[in-house]
Amino acid sequence: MGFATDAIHAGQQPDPTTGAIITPIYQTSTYVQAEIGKHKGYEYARTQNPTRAALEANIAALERGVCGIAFASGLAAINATLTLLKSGNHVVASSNLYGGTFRLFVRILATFGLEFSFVDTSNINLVEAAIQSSTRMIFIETPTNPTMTISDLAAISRIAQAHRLRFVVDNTFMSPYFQRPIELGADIVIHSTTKFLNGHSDSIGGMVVVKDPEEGERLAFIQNAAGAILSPFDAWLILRGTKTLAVRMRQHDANGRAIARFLGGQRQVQKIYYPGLADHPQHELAQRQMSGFGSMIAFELGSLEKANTLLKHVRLCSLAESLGGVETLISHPATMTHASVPREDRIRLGITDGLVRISVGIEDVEDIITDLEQALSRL
Ligand code: P1T
Repeated sequence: MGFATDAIHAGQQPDPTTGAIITPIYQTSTYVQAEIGKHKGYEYARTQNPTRAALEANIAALERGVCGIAFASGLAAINATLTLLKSGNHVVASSNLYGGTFRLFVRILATFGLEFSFVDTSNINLVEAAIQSSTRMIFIETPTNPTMTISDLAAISRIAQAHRLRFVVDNTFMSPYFQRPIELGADIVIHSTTKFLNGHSDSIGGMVVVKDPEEGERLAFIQNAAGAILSPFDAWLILRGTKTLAVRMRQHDANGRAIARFLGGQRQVQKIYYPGLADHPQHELAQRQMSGFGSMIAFELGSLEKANTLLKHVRLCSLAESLGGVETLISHPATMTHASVPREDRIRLGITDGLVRISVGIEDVEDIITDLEQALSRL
């Protein structure tokens, strides 16, 4: 089946009791058993829930994996994945990651004996050079949040295979509509479903998709044993979201390209980070491994004052953390999503005080342009 068909149907059958076309919200904590050990495959709702199972199967199909494991947030999904490792194991990670992921690695997981090297994973040589005898995982975002750096999925997967490392990709920014890392050799794909997969800014959730059934069993064990599960209602919301993923992503992409073009013509904008622009350093790689460029754009205004002036004057665009919703969100990474990254690291990565990030929504693009135009004119 094609992607849009899978997005609507994969993992979902009409409800066996009523024929309801939509998977119900199984809002229950437990399931009645007929006798000891005799049940319908459902014992306790931390362990199994039919609404959650439908979502897990749906997103696993979209990512072309074998199994999905849903969590209470993107960070819970990342945390669970990292607990596949043991104390003393080393991880090669992208130097630019969502600030919360960096904080989880450095402030929590490192205190339990996991070791991290943060390198620019867009440079294959640096990835290879960072591998140690204790390395067990390569963890990347591509494109990265917020500077939109692209890493070569196929090349890194070859390195991971040669060294027998798990290759983990946070695919939140592209969604499986534009990029499917498992097809390019990744072992594990992670999503903050909070973003494009749900798409409506009304749920927090996370998903891990694996290509190896045994790894899926281990993660399902962690899901149950550590307990950071996704609620049935959130699973239902995200299932509703994925049904329109294809059409939303097409519009996000069209609007993203138009806004990047518009920003390129503004004298107040000093630099634009968007892989769809021909002068993006990995534009060709982006064209090769993604089928669209999406709607995440960062741009440099030169100072905190200028960024603040723009953000104070936007009306249609909402100043808010998060991304991937139908409405345009605009944010200031240095003080919001990446505040937990030390200042010198931030500056080195390009996350300056003048950097603004926009998650272009699917409103009429002329309205977004008009809003940005009037806000930029205040600078
Ligand atoms: O917020 P949560 O669902 O826990 O997801 C964390 C997360 C993981 N990975 C990436 C690439 C992310 O961007 C995020 C969350 N990001 C934001 C809240 C943000 O505004 O960038």
